Amino acid sequence: MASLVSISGEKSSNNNNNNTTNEDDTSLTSKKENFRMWSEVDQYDESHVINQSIVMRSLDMVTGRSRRRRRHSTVITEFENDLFPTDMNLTNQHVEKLVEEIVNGKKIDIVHVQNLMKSLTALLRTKPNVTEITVPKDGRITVVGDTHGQLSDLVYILTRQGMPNENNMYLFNGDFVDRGLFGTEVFVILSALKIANPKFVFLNRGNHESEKYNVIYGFEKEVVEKYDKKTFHHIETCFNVLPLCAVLNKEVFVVHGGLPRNRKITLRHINHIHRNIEIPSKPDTTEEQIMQDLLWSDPMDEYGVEPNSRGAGCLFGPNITKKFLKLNNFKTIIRSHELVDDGYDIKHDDQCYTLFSASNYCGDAGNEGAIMIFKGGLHWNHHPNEIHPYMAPRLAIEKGKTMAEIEEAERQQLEKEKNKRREARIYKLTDKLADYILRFHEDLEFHFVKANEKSNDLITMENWADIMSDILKVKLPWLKLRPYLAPDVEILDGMEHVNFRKFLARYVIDFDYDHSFFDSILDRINEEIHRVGDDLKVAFKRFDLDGDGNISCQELGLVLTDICPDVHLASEQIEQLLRAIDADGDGAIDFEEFMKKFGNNNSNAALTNATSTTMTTKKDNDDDVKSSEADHLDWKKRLKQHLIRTFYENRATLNHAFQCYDTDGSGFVSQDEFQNAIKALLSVETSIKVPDIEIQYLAKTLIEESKDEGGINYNSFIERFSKQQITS
Ligand SMILES: [Mn+2]
Repeated sequence: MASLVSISGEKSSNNNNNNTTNEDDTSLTSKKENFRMWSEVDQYDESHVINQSIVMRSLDMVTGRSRRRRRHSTVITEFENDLFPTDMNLTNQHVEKLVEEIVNGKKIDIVHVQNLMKSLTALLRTKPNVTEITVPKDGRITVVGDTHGQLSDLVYILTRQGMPNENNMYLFNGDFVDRGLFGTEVFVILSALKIANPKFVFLNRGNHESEKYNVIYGFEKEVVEKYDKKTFHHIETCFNVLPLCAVLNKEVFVVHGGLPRNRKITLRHINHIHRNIEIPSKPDTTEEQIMQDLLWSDPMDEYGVEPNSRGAGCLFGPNITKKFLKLNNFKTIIRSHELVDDGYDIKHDDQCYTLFSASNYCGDAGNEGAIMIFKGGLHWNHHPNEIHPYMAPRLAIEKGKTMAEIEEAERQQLEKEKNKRREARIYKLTDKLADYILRFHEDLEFHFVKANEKSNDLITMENWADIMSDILKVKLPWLKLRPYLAPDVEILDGMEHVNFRKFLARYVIDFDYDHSFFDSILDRINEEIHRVGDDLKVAFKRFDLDGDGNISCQELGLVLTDICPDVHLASEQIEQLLRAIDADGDGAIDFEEFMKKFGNNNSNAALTNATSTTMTTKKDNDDDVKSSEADHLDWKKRLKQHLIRTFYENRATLNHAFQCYDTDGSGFVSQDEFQNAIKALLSVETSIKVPDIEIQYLAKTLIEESKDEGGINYNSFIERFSKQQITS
């Protein structure tokens, strides 16, 4: 085993490297700031994912997607391969061989993977929710935090600490998969370890050991690419029976996330939970809430309990920790779940430890991983006996080089490229932020317009930063991020300004299809104005239902429903339309604005000029026509972007919706199924609005495109939504 990875000396980064760069802690590339932004965005991300998983669950119910209760199948024994014995009676030698094969880039046979899952499921399903572990006097237990598919960290830990035995126990504290590229291998190794050492190796469930989450976060894709869907289901079945937490020598409580929001929870309550389910994203019962909290919560410095910005679990204060420890007669809590820069972190008067074991998380977070060691023969006195931070050397299969080269490259990278890496992280961060900007595109525009008193599209840096922070609701150093997100600066009165139109125009989703549907809406509005009469004042009254001199959003919506009953515009779309006309941004259209949009100084024909589609009349003023056409195009473009962004943002749930109808898993659905899938999605996700006519139009376009294939390829449909960050 020791030959797999040679262990370089412990790295204590803070002492060694400070002389190279004298960093200002608040600069954007400083380790601290960079790191803080990263975790902030990470948490923000998760709340979006939680919402999507709730929608997926509702979709399953609406579409009646069969809840195929996967029966517990037996281990396959008839195959030729000598990696494991046919009775799955594993020893550490088998596990070492397995690790060696994986590290050498060999693919583990699908039969082995499935057998491991079946055996582990059988082994775990009868175990209680709380694992009580006794560390022997002469022994120790190594506690490992999140590994997230980072094979290098797991191999490093095993090499360093040695194979498990009665005096060398392990507790892996959840989040084995997602993010990293080797979730399958990590969990396969952990499974084999557990099966070979049922009494010395323990696994706690993490919030990532849950199907819907894996669908969104990439583990499903990984397993299907490496094996198949069936194998994925075997793994998920196994995830569902993983224990929820563990207690070391009746003193130390180890759980992936944190404590329940309810204050009087004891181990008896926890053991009472029916855990063989996906982790509830929307708990229906107290039991489910406790289960979610255990796997999702985070500690906070303030007292009490608060909602968690992750969208699941809670934030619990030092008093909650004290109370829980006292009630259950424990001394310390060890939890993971949170990326911490040094691999570990201590809170709540040294009674709540965070432990994170994925070093250089996602290949660019720059953090150390850590493990904690508790020795049975020593007093713990609230503390682990040892904490080891490390930066695991990357494995050859992760880099395609020899181990010596990898270590050398790693060392050089750590020394020389620290700042460069952080810079790279900022770019990765801005790519994520681009998603958020897209998500709140209209809100941002609305507030920029509102803040722009001079209507010159320019706002001050401070204004820009305030609005970004208010609307996106992420605490980030927006002023410092500005050069990355909105690099073009315009000077006005000697001050730097952001042109918000140019800024927003940088963030678009590319999707190629003809949007003639909106032409038809414009035609109808135009026809209606024309039908009512040549006098614009009369036309205005047609829209100003209560006669107060302003067309409100509601009025506009009502009239549109009246004149285009088959269209069902979403309120966002009506709002957009209103904003396109509402020049002063006060939220309503007055007559002047109405005139400006639909009329010109002297001509009745102006009405038709304003929307230049089918109503052709003489074009007596070229300039006016041009600017009106530009307005119209702009409006159309914006509505189209709104729709495309909506699809883009919900692409994971959209894909799930199609899958509900794609019963044979071919990746194709019929035109009807396509429409039904989108409608099902709309029925459970109320924030997505697409008019019926638009769905029909889309389905028709797509079926014509893929005529030969006998259906709509929804995968390629979804892939067509691609993010474009336009850099001028
Ligand atoms: Mn987690």
